[in-house]
Amino acid sequence: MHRTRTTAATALAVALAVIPLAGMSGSSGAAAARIADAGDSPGAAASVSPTPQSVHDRSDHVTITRSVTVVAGPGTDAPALALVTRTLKDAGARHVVRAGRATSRDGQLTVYVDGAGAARTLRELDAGGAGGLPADGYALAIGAGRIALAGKDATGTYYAAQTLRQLLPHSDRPGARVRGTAVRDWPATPLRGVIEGFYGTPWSHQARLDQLDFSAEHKMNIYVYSPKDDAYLREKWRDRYPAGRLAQIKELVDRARARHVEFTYALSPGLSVCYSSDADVEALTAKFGTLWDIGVRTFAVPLDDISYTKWNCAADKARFGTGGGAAGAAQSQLLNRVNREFIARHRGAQPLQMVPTEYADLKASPYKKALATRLDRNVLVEWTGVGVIAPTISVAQARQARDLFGHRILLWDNYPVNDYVSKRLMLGPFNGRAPGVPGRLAGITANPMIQPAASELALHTVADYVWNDRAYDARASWRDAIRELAGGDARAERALHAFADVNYTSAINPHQAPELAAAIDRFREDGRAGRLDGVLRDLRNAPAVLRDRLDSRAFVRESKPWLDATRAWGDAARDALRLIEADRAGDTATARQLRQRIPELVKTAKSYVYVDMKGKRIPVVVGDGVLDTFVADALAGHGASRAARTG
Ligand code: LOG
Repeated sequence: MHRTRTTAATALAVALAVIPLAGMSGSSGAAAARIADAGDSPGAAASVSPTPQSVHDRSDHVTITRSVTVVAGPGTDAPALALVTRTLKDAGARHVVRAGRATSRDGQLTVYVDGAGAARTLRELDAGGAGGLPADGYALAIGAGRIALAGKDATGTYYAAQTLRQLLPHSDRPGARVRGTAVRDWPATPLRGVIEGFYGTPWSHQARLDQLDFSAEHKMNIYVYSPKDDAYLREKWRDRYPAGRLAQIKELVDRARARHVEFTYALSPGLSVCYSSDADVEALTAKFGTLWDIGVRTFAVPLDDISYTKWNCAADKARFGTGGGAAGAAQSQLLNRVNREFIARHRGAQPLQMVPTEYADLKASPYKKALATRLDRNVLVEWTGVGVIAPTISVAQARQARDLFGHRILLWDNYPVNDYVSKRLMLGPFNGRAPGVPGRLAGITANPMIQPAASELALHTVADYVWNDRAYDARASWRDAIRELAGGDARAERALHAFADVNYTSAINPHQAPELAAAIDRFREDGRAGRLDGVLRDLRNAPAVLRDRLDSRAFVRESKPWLDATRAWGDAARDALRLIEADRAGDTATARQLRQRIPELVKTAKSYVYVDMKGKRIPVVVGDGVLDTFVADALAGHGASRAARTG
């Protein structure tokens, strides 16, 4: 595939492609933030995210005119057209008029979306057609008084519109000039998205709706509905939903469809299923049927976290025997029946997905062998990488998983999920997945945190990686995620950066608070207390800034105990720094005062708790190993210097 530019060069090209001349208004929205940044320091940070595969900049410009004509091909995706229209209005157009073909009015901007007009314009502007691209791919061109968008399929067209949203400036009046550009873009793997698959408080209905919007904006196309603590998905898997619950799920399904996200319904019967029972096959397919009727087209049967050495019925033991091989045979039989009696009989159903009971290793076993030989070929098998929380995933491992399981692999990536360490927020970037992994897979779904809005930072970086792994730069993507969430507010952005830094670590990001730790190291080398105090003061004040200025109220709500702890640790660390300085200056009175006060501050910092769904109170941590160590070292140093003095 032709590649014009990649990585930073691509981001730069896109940044320079947009030169807003008309009044920039509005500070909300990621696009506005990016454009504003581009104006301040060209190319520094502006980007279309995820990074497109190929971008050519052009030397011409297009002006957003008062009236803009949109010419759409037959059957063009309605959500794409709605997004194009909104984007043009946000860029300053007063009237956006749909027409069968271009009007010849002088100087008026015409936007072609799919159809012959778009194909011709893309050719003329050297963007090529969308025909040869992979699924979800698109071509977009801006130049010579026209804009053209075309998708390989409806989702591709919708993604072209999402990219246009990021390329056009925000303006409250016509006249903005946009630099010409030609983009050809496609994803690195077919399925990209989120699996709500954690233990603990399931996301709220509103959070799920928001997540679907977020996914669409980041070109992610799957959401798997699989919260472990929703009884209707596990303990009560045979039970039908009450009407109200079903209506809510339908609302999610409808929203997902409008956003080109595949809503995937995952039912986990493993706690009580009898694999050889006709009645249980019937119960499973009947429940799927009720979901089919409200529009669900993708189904999964997760069989993780169950015992496969204990049967739930005597008939299974008689039929399949014992051991992992027997479990694999039993599961394959059940899944094949669902596949043949439900999926195959429903036109438009997508391939069935399953989570095996052995999902986190690459050891050959009778269980995997049974799945490889008995499970229908077209079933997708999920796998978490090696280790439930895989620190790294290589191309060789992805290849090996496919060989061992004998099926196409959908990676269930357990990041940024925090159900096993709910004392922690995981705000660091997706890391440790090698370039080339997405190309080996049927897709990647990330299991998020119990906190949906706070998950957006990490999910932004996941979206960047799964779309364009070769251009992926974890730190750059992370900064972009922070910028987007801050919505163009520079102070909120700085505060969010400091807060995310002290909530950075996880199995895939081994170092906690990398920037704060570096600042402390620098202080140890150069002794410049003023500089470190500035860093600590900003950290201490970050929670107040976020509470004051962050658009995402959900983020502030969810992060409350971590925000409280950050402020308190900031106070303790600043006093610890003063203690070091007082000791150094021989100011014993001040040192004694600080020495007495700091333990109380530390106690406060450790007092904030996350309360889980069972009411358990879990003390939260921030900057652990960095802030607490700095304070402890200061106290120890004081003790040592006193001992030396008193001899
Ligand atoms: C669960 C998952 C949980 C995750 C992290 C899979 C396939 N299943 O160990 O529901 O959120 O670990 O705690 C899991 O990962 N099992």
